Amino acid sequence: MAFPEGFLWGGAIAANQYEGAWLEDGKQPNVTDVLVGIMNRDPGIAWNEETGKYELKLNPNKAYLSHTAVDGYHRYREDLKLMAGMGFNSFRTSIAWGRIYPNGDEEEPNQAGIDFYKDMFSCMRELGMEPVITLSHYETPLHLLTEYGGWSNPKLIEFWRRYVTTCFTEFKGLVKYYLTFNEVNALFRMPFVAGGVLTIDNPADPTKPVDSTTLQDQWDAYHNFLVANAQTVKLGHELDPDCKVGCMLTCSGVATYPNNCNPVNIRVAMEAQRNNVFYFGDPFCLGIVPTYLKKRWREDGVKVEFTDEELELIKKYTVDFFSFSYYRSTVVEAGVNLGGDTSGLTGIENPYLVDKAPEPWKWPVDPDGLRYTLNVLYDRYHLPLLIVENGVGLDENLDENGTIQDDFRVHYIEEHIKNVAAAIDDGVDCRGYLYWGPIDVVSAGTGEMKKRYGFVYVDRFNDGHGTLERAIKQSYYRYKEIIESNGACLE
Ligand code: BGP
Repeated sequence: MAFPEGFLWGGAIAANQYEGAWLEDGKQPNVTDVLVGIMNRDPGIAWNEETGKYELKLNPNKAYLSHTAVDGYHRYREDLKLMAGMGFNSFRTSIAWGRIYPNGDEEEPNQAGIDFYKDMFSCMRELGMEPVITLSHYETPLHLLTEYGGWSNPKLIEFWRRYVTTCFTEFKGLVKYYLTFNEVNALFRMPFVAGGVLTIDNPADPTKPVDSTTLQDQWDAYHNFLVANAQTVKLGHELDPDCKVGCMLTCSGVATYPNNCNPVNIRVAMEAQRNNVFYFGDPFCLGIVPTYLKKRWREDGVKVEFTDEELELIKKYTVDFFSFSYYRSTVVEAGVNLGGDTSGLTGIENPYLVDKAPEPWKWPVDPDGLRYTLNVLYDRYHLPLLIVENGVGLDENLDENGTIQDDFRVHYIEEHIKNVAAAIDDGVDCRGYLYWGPIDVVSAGTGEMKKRYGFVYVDRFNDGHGTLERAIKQSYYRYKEIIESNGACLE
């Protein structure tokens, strides 16, 4: 197996799905704190006629499991030891923006938040793990949406600059790899969470979901993300010359296959790649605002204009590497209505895929699609690639021996990792494989505990009960072997 020396082997989680402690040590709510599942269109906010603003209003009938999550805020030391036990040399998590700037618009940071992450990142280093840190993983402070409309407002760029300046300064020497916005190309699929956008000047239309946003607001957010991303690269390089700043996109949309060789469908597949992945990837990596967007803006009836200075900034400050999530592929043809969820794009079923994750989620499994994705991305961007999410969620319970025989997960990682090796052999510069959810966390898409990705099990259930104790699944030992042999045991 062709894994280079220093290949990053590890796992990835996110603050909002792992930490809990949603209001501890000064933190204020962020966008995921008001949702049970990010695909849902009913955030726990309501319009207040008197103030003329949205305000927090959680649904008393819902279990917001992320508020406690798996208590990572208090247990990260023991959890990181478990990760080190598999031989991880890297670990990805996110900084919850609201721990550092609770409402997002403060002048001064919250020291308790800084201290918390300093300790966590030091702990990773002590255990031999390189921290790979997402600056924003669906964690925009809620206040920035209710007060300013979120990322459609250019003011967010200023607040963001303040936040990342604090991170680059405070975590200098501790963090080398930063990712800017998790799966930001899901902006149009999930404007509230992935885009951090809320339309606040024309609200409370009872016929529409609470989180409805206009297309203009969404494209304004796109504009601001492009500028903010470039500024992050610039600030990162200035404040901590040793750090590398990458983008993070959901890339299931790269493996978008045409249903047949009808030339129209070949074009439709190409457009799906552009409209779902490259429209962010091209500016982030190539420093250009793609010309193919002009038609889309016309069709969407929106106005998107960049100043010369902004275009210069985007051109000059492209990312150092490209990181992405990959869960599945999809099939398209002319006229198909492309849906999507946290797995990526959902089009037509692919009859050639033999595996499907078990009920109830049944995401199609396409390990070859990962090799294809790596090749397409490398051909287009010629940047080091980092896989920062790939994994399978299963409904699992401990057996009488206090473990789980998760053979499907073993099969899943083996097949995907073999395809990473094949892509490297194809000539792709892939620097790491970070499995999603090495410890059970709250599912992003459904807000449940039942959907478990971990090599390590956590005793917590959908109704919120559980001891939070950790247990090792059988896949833990297999991933350890793969890492120990640098992939050679898969030959
Ligand atoms: C990605 C998100 C993650 C993660 C993963 C799995 O889209 O970046 O936060 O959770 O999907 O999705 P889910 O938890 O819905 O199974």
